[in-house]
Amino acid sequence: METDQLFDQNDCRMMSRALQLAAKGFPRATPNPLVGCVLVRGGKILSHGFHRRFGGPHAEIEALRGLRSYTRGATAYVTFEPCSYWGKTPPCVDALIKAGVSKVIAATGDPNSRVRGRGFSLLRRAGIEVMTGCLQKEARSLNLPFETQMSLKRPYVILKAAMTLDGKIADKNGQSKWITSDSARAMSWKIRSIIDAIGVGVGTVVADNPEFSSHGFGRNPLRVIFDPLLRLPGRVRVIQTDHAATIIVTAARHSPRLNELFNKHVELLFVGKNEGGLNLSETMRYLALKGVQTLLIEGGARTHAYFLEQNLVDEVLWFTAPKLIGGAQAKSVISGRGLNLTQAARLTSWNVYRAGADLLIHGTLNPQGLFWTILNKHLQGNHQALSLSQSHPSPRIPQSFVYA
Ligand code: AOF
Ligand code: ZN
Repeated sequence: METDQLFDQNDCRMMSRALQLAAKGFPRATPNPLVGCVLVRGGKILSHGFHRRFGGPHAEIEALRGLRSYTRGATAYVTFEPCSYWGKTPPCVDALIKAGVSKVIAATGDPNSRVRGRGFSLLRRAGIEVMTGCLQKEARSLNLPFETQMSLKRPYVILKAAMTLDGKIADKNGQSKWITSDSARAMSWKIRSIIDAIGVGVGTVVADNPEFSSHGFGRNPLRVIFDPLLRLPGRVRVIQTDHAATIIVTAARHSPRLNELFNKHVELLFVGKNEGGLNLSETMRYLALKGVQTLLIEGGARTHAYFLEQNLVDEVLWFTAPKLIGGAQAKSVISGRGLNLTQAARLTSWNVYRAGADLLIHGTLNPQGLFWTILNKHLQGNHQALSLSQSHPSPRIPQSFVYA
């Protein structure tokens, strides 16, 4: 992909508009990518559109709708490579060619193997000038989960933790329920409603017996329980409730408990073991194939460690209660073997918010960028989270590129 072409201020302005529109598709357009399109002729915006909902018309089609021959000689600013194949909808490449646009400026390519460059070459073959790479970083950050699923064949992983200021997730008696405030809890429920799956270790299920629902904030995520030895009791809420499907990931292929669980509404996924526990790469590949683009890991300490040690964390949501409890026996937020300081997983960028009485640190370990631009908007929507500080504001984001 060419990224070094020079785009003028006007191009960046039009692409910013297209990116703002694309973001409006979240979360209804997922698991399709978020895409926006602005059609321009003679320096004026003729129309615009975005991919509104999964299965619905693509951004280009929304923008072209009703314009008839007005589009001849226009420039289409698209945040994503136009598609070149029949999916649920016809190819956008054909629609752009038919509309007679003379130029397509795209932010980024489509990592979907059914497109991956074909969209651009078909447009060029039809005599349309194509330029790519305008605000590419911003465009990619919008679709990190889509890109991760398509290119790495795994879900985008967000690690969520709720701890005290001294890093504890339970007190010395094992009590873990009321670490953070109501408003931090409500925020996590809201996040559950916009991700595809929630992943937890069996220890957390046994200790807290949660349902892992979004508590009425929206859809309920698929529940994925990591249970190497298959010790999950049949009476827990994740098994007794059916507001979302449940997958139990285990290595216990010959457990006597299999029969008992086969009768429940759960799916069993058998994977191999490695020294860190369950083979997470097999699990991740399976979830990506199943269509899971975003996976929220919600504990416990050992599950956090598996993901961290296997380099599978893209983003973190760290709720921190301003409390100190201490205790050598009180559980800390990440267990496992631990990393050396020199190998520490570093947040490449982060923001700090106030979440009721608690702090929320939201950051990324993914060098590709920040899916959080989208997530932030949702976090702030209901809770007036207060942005306190920011690590590295991206210098390339133009002033107009604000998801407000
Ligand atoms: C575009 N414009 O707005 C989007 C594109 O099943 P379908 O027909 O909706 O196709 C989904 C695929 O189309 C998706 O996986 C991605 O490759 C591309 N998305 N392409 O030209 C859009 N949303
Ligand atoms: Zn399309």
